[in-house]
Amino acid sequence: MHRLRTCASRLWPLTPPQHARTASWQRPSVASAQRTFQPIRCYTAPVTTEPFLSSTSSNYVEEMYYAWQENPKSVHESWDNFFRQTNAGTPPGVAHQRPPPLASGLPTPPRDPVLADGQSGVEKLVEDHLAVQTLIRAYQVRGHQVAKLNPLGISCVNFDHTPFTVGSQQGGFYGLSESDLDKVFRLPKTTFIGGSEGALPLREIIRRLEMAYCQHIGVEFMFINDLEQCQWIRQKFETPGVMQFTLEEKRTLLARMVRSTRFEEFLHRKWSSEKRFGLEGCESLIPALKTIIDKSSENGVESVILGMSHRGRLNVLANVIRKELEQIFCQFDPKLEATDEGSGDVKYHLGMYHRRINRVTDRNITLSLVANPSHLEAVDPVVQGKTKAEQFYCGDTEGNRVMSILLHGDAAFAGQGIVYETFHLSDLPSYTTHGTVHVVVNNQIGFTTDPRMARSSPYPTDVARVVNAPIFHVNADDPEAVVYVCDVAAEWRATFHKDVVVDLVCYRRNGHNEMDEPMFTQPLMYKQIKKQKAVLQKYAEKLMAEGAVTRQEYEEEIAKYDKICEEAYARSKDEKILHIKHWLDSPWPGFFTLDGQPKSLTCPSTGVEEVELAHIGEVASSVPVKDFTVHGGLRRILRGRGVMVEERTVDWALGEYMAFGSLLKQGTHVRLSGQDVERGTFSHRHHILHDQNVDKRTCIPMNHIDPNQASYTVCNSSLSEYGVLGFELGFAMSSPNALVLWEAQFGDFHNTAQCIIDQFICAGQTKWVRQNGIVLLLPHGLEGMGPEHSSARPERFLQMCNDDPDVFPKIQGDFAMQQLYDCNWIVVNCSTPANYFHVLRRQILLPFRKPLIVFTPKSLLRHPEAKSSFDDMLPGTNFRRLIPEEGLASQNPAGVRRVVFCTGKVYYDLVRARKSHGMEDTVAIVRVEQLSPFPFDLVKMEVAKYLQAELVWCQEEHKNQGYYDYVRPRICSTIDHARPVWYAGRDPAAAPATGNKKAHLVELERFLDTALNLDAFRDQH
Ligand SMILES: Cc1ncc(C[n+]2csc(CCOP(=O)(O)OP(=O)(O)O)c2C)c(N)n1
Ligand SMILES: [Mg+2]
Repeated sequence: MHRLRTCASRLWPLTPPQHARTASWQRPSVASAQRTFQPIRCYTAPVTTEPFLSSTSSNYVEEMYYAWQENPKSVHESWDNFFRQTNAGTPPGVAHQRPPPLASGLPTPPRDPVLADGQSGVEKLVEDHLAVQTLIRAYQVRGHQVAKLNPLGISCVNFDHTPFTVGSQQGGFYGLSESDLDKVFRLPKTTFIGGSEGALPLREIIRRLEMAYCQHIGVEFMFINDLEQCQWIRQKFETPGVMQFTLEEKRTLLARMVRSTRFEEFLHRKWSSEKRFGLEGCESLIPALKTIIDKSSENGVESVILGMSHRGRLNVLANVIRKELEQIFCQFDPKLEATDEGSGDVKYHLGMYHRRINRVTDRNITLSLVANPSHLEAVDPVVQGKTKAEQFYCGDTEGNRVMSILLHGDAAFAGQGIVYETFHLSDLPSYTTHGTVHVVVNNQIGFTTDPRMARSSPYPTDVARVVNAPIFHVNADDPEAVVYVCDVAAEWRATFHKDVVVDLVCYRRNGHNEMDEPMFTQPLMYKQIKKQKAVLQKYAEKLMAEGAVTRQEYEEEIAKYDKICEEAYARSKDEKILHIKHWLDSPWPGFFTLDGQPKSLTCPSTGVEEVELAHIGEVASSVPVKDFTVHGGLRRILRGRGVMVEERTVDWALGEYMAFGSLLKQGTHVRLSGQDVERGTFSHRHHILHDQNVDKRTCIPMNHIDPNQASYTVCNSSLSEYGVLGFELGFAMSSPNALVLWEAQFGDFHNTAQCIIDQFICAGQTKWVRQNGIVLLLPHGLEGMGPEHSSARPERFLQMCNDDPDVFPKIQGDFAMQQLYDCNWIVVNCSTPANYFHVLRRQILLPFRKPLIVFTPKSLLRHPEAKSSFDDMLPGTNFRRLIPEEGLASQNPAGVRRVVFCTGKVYYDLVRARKSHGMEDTVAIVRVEQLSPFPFDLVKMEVAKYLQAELVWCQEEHKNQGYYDYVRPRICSTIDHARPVWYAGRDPAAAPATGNKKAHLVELERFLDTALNLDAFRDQH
């Protein structure tokens, strides 16, 4: 079918000429108001230019194709011809053959007095039927454009410059006339408006289509290239009487609206001058979310993970997650003390985790709201990663038990690129969460900005079309319509496991927050809003008019909830202390003591038994499945690994293998994600082998280490840093018992994920008391590649470390562990594979979790010297925060004239240069492997060893970059400023590296010379 589509898409337009302005006849009574849209942006192309097999007409062709497959005679012979020929490989342009005139060859229809009225012949009959089909299709495709979605009754959606209407007014446009209204037409299989009837009078067809597509729900779905899914949606919205509520359901809905509305009113009454980013104007969000959760629970979901921003967050916490009201209210009390860590900015940012019984389904459900920064939409991929992890840990491979719901603002949903990046993860095997329900609080404004200034697409939701997610627009002033679409959305997710969007078209009754004056910037809109009756009042009046509730019952419901709020308010006065730990979105049961402390402050040796190293090495150098042909070049690499194992050494890739393999064997899940990580950007890793003869046959040797091992996930990601790093952070958040690593293709690309790094990784624990052990692998090094592929920007990570450069800390107890516990993240630049091995294993063996930033090598991956012996990885060995000089110079410290401190790859350049200068006994080279927390204690010992020596910091990076600004004050504090710390490295520069290879080498030799020239700083004393 795909081939057919691509071929056929090159064919001619299918639709007959259509012009919107040829309206000639009256609308049916149901659609009395004239509906046109004014300033229009998209859909400017006339319908005539809609190509054959655009996504909408492709469904039509698809249908034909299926019908033809079943019975070639069931379609017109021109289609029969076409399908036969394209199936046989004929290009579609050639396969297409114009059909014969319509009347010829068709069986004569039965004479019907109404059908035949006034006009003779089959031709008119067929044309009219085709016109009716087109009309039905037009409603399905464009009904949402004329649906009454906006509670304010003003145009919020810019369509195109041509007023477009569907329906009876456009009858002439389809070649139908007033006189056809009472003719009966056979309904095509692509509509469900008939219910049990197969034919209807045109008047009724239009009435039913208007009911389905042009009331308070606008269904956008015809771009979906899947017939089954389109049919499913049509059935949900077209079937007559489908949107009916029992008395019980109406009462529940009213009660939920009461809670939502009165919660905001209560906050307003008690704290009228506090910001709360209230939900007024979109109160139906609460029943919307509850419906999605109820329905999903009914379908077997046990855990729902939510992500949202400021708007209505308190209301969601109170009425959806069911956080105790007193815990929310007490935060408005300025006297409340924060006792534990955390920024205390609880109200709009902290997360929440709550397990309770779902009253509607009587089943257990866990709801968590993920803590988020102010940065709108940044939490989206994090929620997805956490959801994926929870699905993974409970073996929920299809997303039947764990799901996510993401809430968005209209401006942010359209404006933030992370939304798009997150959507693109939705159907990737290692990233899918099997369908997310997105709910947009579309209040038609972003702070003070109108939609027409905030986006170039008609709807804020158009981004979702890229993944073929259906979009249900709904007028949020109609709570029943809202609940209905939410019910369908949850059902869609449960059925197809794909994303779906509910667009709640609403308004914002107040300013951006309650202190803001919206009339400054949106005077007319707000005049209208002031006149707008509150949705609760409207709905209550409707139910009272219907007799579904009495006024007394309604008032009692209000009084009941107000009393609940008042009582909680009274209790909230007793809350003296704010326990931020009560607001964790992802508790790690059993990992900490009951009061949230690490169970110890020691770390065992990170070494591994020789036999285990040898075994993992063997797996790493073999193909553990039969009849599997690997590429010849790879065979050589595997053989090379085998030789290293025999020699009891590892290179970088093998060191990493040993770390992952040993953790897997002990039962720790390892997940490595990022662009091209399976092979490795530098073709060094090869964690997935590809059979050279069988398409898509692969093997992951790492999963063949031990029958009882944990599983290893290694996955090439989409080309996104922000989205994927956010996702992995969310994955790591879910459990402390997994090593989750994200690798940048080159270190510099991490900056497109800066928001995740700054807002979550760097400051997450401080703000939200939530630890996270994610590992960032950032290839770094100036190797002549130019400004773009050189620097992972170590200076930025180091600048954000929380230790004090000017204070030499007290060295006591297990200083190294205490430092790790106190730091906000760990930054390392390892110079040996063994140290890399240890630092990865330490991540898991530590009794707490901290993010780990690793600057990883490029040329060192294959450097003959950058190898480690098994001896450095055996039990008893550990990560070395600092590697002292161990050569000649260390044997006679008194003779050493200079100590060069450095980190990472430049060590090998220094060793080479020192040798060629014959200075191995006069210059000591010390490697700082753990930059942060800074190994003050070890640096002090090194300095003390070489009392006669000058101290130099050498780096290959430019002076304003790299490590210098971080390291220098810390060394100075260590030696109490007794000696100068000289700099040997590149001059300050704007770009991280020169693009000129020759200049690169000149710079390298120059700073190496400075580092080793004992006279270099003489004049500067
Ligand atoms: C990434 C980012 N940029 C800017 C802001 C500042 N800001 C806070 S709310 C807001 C408007 C959001 O509008 P919308 O998404 O429609 O949500 P609403 O407030 O209308 O519910 C802006 C621009 C922010 N929080 N995050
Ligand atoms: Mg908005």
